[in-house]
Parts: sequence; structure tokens; C-alpha cells
Amino acid sequence: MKLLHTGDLHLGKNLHETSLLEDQRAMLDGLEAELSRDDYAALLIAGDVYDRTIPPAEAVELFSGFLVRVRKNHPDLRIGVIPGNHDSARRLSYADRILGEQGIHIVCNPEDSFNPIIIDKSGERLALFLLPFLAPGTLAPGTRGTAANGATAASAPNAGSSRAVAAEPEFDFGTADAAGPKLLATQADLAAEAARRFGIALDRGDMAELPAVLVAHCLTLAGLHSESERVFLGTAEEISPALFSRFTYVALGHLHRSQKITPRMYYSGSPLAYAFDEAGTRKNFLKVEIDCAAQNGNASARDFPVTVTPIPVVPLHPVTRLSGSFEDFYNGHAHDSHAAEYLEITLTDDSLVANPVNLLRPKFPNLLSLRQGLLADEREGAVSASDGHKGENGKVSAPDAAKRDPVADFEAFETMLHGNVDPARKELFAALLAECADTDNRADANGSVNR
Ligand SMILES: [Mn+2]
Repeated sequence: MKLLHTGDLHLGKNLHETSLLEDQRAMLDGLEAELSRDDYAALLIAGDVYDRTIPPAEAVELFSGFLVRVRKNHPDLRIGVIPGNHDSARRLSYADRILGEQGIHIVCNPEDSFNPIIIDKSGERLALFLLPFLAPGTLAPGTRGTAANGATAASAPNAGSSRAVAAEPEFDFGTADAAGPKLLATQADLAAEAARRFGIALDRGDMAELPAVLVAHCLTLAGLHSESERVFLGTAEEISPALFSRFTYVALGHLHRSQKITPRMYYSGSPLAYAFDEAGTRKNFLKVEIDCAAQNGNASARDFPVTVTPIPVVPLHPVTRLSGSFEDFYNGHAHDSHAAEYLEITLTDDSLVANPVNLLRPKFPNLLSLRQGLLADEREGAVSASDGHKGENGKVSAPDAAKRDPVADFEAFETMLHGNVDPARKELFAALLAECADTDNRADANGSVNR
């Protein structure tokens, strides 16, 4: 059975204040073209459909039009969608029951994740589990009522419909009894509880021989980051891939670089580059082929053969970083082939150039970010192209953020608010700041995290 895996569409996203809507429209056209190219049983979208919880109307129109077109042109294709951390789960779940009847499965409440969708195509069967981004409090701790439901599900194969139990997703943070267990808040705790409940579902008698696929939006240990993700602090937000090792394949979203975590667990990555640090990286959808008929001797391990093939996405405008002297760009022709691309240019001149953005824009209309060589080594040296013309004689001064003391800023802020500084709050702030710095250092040591 063939599945097409994508995620992190971030519809409605801007890159340096430039709308990417036309790029996203072209990307979705490419996605539909790929669906026509092969005999796919399902399209899996692993979260971050939209870039914001309240997406621009044009982005909603774009996704709605895409679903309608795919439904019309591929009537048998199943579509599985989950919300990511950028989506509003409740808004994304609009009309989900009716869409579900149309084979468009949008699961927005994690409590509904443990009753799989069975996909049946050309005599092959597969169980599809959709796990939304686990926001704090969206999954009840196992010792409460839900565990009893889970136990029932384990002993009576067809009784475990969590959809029936959680009739209305409320996402209520305040439902725990005062005496009851604490709400699950960290990704590690939430994922462990999800894994426990998946275990119960997979042990059901009717699931024994079926390949099982999970779609999830989370951060796994050992994944590589990029600038356009929303960054979590601390390791409590990372989960172990081993938690989901019972699945035949896990289609992940959240990290924007396409990557393999285990032979059965991949991030498709975002289909377009959404930050300049993704310039030049390969963007793709993933074609996942599962040989559902193969018997590998141990059916309960669900180790049906899986083949994952990247399907390259051809962007409308590639995202490109270039560097050279101002003269190279202004009068030279070496970079002319990049004229239509989304560009971040670093000028390597020894002196600052006045108004470089205004001068280069006629030739490079999609110049979105410009760094001046003298400043380029500092993080603050990057200026948005739209701000690049500010400053006297085009001189762009780097903000002195690096020299500032955040604790002093905090004190000033507290004084402004309350007239004095609570020593306990100041101490807590300093401790949290130190923790952030540790995370930064750890990330820099890995050489993999950029903010
Ligand atoms: Mn994302």
C-alpha cells in the first residue's frame, strides 16, 4: 500500500514580510500532481497545516480548495490530517464529522487518537492512527477514567471507541479534581501516556495482523532543527522514538528538515524552505510503500517491509543565500541566474554600502534580506530588507542586544510595573535565564540549532 507523507505546510506564512501564498499554491498543485502519478491509498498531513492559529482567509481558502479538488479527482484516496503546534486544533476540526464521512479524517482531540481508521485498498488493509500535537492537558492521565475505558477496549475488541467517550473535544485545562492526578503537561509525559494507550489499541485481537501507521507532530530526540520551527526549551519537550517503535511506520511533522529518525520513522520536512537557513536543503514529499501482504515471521512486531522514497518539490521561487561584493551584484552578472529567487545577500565589502537594498532591488526583486559584511558575523547584523534603507547614509547599525543584561532589563520592567522588585521573582528569572543559556550552549555544541 502506498501513502504520501507531508506536513508543516504552514499555509499563510510570510518570509521576511513577503507572502508565500502563490508559492504554496504551486506546492499544493505539485502535491496533487504526485497523487495522480501513482496509486496512493492515503495522503498524510502531519500537522502545521497553517502557520498561525488564526490563519489569513486566503490560506483557509487555499486549503479548502485543495481538499475539494483532491476529493473530486481522487475519490478513493483517504486523507489524514492532524493539527500541529501552530494550528488551532478546534478551528482545524471544523466540520470534521462530515469530512470524516468523506474520507477526510481530521483528528484534533488526542483522546480520539486510539481508535484507528482502517484503510482497505485492493485487498490490503492497514490501521491508521492520527495523533494531534499534544498540547498540555489534552490527554488525561492514565489513572483516571480513560484508563478504565482503555482496559475495556483491551478485553472487548470493539468496545473501545474513544470517539464515543469524548463526544465534544473541550480541551479543558481545569477538569482534574482537586484530589485527582496532575494534568499531563510535558511532551515526554503526554507522549508516554499516548504510547501506553496505543499499546492497548495495538493489542486488540482485530489488530494483530495489521500493519499500523501513526501520524504525529512532535520533537524526537536526535532530530535536526531549522530556524523556521517554533523552538521549545529544555529536553522535557523531546520524546524518545522508542515510544512509537511498535508502529510499522511513523509519519512525523514538526522538524522542517526532511530526515530519517529510524528506518520506520521519518520527518517529511516542510515542502518549501521557510527560513534562509534552509536554503539549498532538499525539500520533498515522502512516498511510503508498505508491503502489507509480506509475512516476516513476527506479525505482532508489525515489521512489514517499508520503502520510503523522497519526491522532490520544485519550488516556484527557490530560497537562496548569496554572498559577494556590492559591485558583483550591482554591475556584475555572476548572480543573474538567481534574479527571480528569494534571496538573502551578504555583502563582503570592507566598508558599509549606502542604500544597498534600494539599489539592488530593481535587479533582484525578491531580495528579502541583506547583510553587510562588517556586521554579517554578528547575529544582529542581519537586517530585514524592508528596513535596510533606514539609517543615515545607509549605515545600518546593529542593535546592541548582545551587550545588554536581561536581568537588569527585568528589574527595570518590574520597577515600572510594581514600583519595586520582588527578590524571589528576580531570582527565578535569573535561574530560568541560566537554564535557557544552557540549552543554547548545548544546541550550539551540537552545531544543529539555529534561532
Ligand atoms: Mn512546523
